[in-house]
Amino acid sequence: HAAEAQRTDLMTITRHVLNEQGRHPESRGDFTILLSHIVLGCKFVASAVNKAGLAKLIGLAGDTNVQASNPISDLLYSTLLFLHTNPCDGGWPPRVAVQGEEQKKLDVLSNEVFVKALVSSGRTCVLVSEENEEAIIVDAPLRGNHEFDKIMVTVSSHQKLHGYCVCFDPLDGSSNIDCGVSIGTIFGIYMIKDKDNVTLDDVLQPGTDMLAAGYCMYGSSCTLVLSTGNGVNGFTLDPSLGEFILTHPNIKIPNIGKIYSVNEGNAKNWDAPTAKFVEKCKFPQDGSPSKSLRYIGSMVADVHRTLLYGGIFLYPADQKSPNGKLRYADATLNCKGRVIAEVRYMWHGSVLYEVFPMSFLMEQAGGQAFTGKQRALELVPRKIHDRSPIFLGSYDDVEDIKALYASES
Ligand code: AHM
Ligand code: MG
Repeated sequence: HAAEAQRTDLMTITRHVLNEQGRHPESRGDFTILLSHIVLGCKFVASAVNKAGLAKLIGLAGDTNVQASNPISDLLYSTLLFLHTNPCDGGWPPRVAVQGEEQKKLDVLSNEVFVKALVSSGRTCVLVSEENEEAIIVDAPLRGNHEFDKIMVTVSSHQKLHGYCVCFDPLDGSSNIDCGVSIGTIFGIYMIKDKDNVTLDDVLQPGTDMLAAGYCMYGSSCTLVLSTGNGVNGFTLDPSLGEFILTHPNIKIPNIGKIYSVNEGNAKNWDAPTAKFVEKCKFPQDGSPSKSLRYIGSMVADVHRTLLYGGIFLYPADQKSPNGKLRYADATLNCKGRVIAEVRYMWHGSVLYEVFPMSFLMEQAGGQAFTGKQRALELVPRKIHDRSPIFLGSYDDVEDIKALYASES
């Protein structure tokens, strides 16, 4: 029965989104095109992350090489060939310098790939990335005026192409790269009201206005979880096909979970409701079993586990940082004498590219997301890098923390 075990009818992510689109006769595939460019970005990062350990041996490709077909594997191949014929006696790992290139951080590289992929979709108007201090307002000619689009527009000139805004963290949890622990990309998508008149206000919208959200986890397998507002579906990358295949249809989070997930090292700065909640997880007074603690320190991986197994993920406020984790970027990053990233201060729990997408997915899966004060999706960010504490996960677990905050006030 081997032939039966082999599935032959594969639901790829594109096929799935096209099917969903069929429910909206007015749609013309703009979202599918946008999504296919996001998927391309995820595949690139998946492949770069897989090679990150190896690329360390040879340095990551620099600015000019990003355009080349596959500089990392070309270099790797020649290195391995070289080592095969000339066994390395200078110690392991061998040092092979990439001539003239600065080593480029994986998160910077991932950001460039996503920005380029999104702009070239011809469907984006505003991009907000964790890696860019300012929002990117896409040049008007790139907002859907490709040659192909011109033909389409002539055919149905009364229809305007849809424009989107994408908020994303290209590579979240990057402190986990060097030890090979799961990391991820997070994205949230809004529809632009007027493509010819794009402003920052197009992104400073409550999360309830979000059209779609998702994340891609680069872990033991590469999984993309997506919601277009009609439930949540998970797709796993089949590396031999280069396609994301539907493996987790209609994900529903259990109503209550056995796991809590928080950085307990910050406990001395927690507020009273958070401290009480965690105490209750460890020493329940109502006869229920105590919960297990799991904390990876990669939001995508912690949220993914929460979504599948149930439980709660907390990034609470603390007295030192009332709006969540204080994040320091380490230094100025130079590439060929050009500054490509600068030192800056940021906070964790960014509303646009962490809190909103994850809260949207949680609610779509039947869970909840709460800030300590309100439903997370009802926040209205005032600045693109605004941040917030976040509690999200199983419906009943979030009810518990909500009750503790309510009894505080
Ligand atoms: P990063 O943006 O520097 O990658 O940090 C974000 C990550 C999240 O993925 C994770 O939830 C959080 O930092 C963990 O923070 P901490 O190490 O303070 O627990
Ligand atoms: Mg991040």
